[in-house]
Amino acid sequence: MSETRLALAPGLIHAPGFLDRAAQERLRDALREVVRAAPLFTPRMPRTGKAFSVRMTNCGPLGWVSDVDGYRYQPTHPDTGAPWPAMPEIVRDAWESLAGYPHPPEACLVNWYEATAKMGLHQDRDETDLGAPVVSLSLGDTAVFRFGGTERKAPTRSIRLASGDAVVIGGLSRLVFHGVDRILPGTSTLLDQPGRINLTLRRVTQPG
Ligand code: MD3
Ligand code: FE
Repeated sequence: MSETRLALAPGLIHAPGFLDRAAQERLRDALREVVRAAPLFTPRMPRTGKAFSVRMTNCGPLGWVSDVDGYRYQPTHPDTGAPWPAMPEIVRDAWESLAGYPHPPEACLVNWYEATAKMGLHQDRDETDLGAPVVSLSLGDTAVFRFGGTERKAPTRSIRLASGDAVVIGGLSRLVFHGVDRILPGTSTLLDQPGRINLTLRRVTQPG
């Protein structure tokens, strides 16, 4: 468990190697159970219905979904109708040590990137509680990640996110544009196939 914390921008913290190998293996195994209960689904773009190249699932009380009707958080799986499974303890612990926020996460979005998957530049703004950070955990192959400013036209920087890395996206960076340019297959031995898992831990509602 490394304690390194790099400030990439105001409110944007990179913690390389936050999860050591043993913790990465425990999280990988816990996610196998999550996917058994809540199978990966293919999100689609609002209006056009075009499929994302990333597949997704969620754990925790709320999950993020996207289909022709739009983006939203909901308490049940879009295909099975079942409630999302509980967040693994290691996920709750990571929020506790990184978020600096006095309420637990409500949603944990699990993104599965095959070797050829990517994610276009976007903002995360479907949450009502924008005062809470988003905490990201990466497992498996390294991603080439891009982020810019709070306007789409702002210049961007590229960083690599490796297995075990955490990122905290809060404060003045909470609404920064970001995306995944590509996955570098063969850069990790954690998973039994090429690809990457990213977890994003989020508050959705205003704490009452
Ligand atoms: C935001 N996921 O699910 S999370 C998403 O790696 C999403 O799967 C990406 O964007 C993924 O909405 C990124 C982590 C992250 C890292 C750095 C950032 C988000 C960031 C820098 C600026 C803004
Ligand atoms: Fe995002």
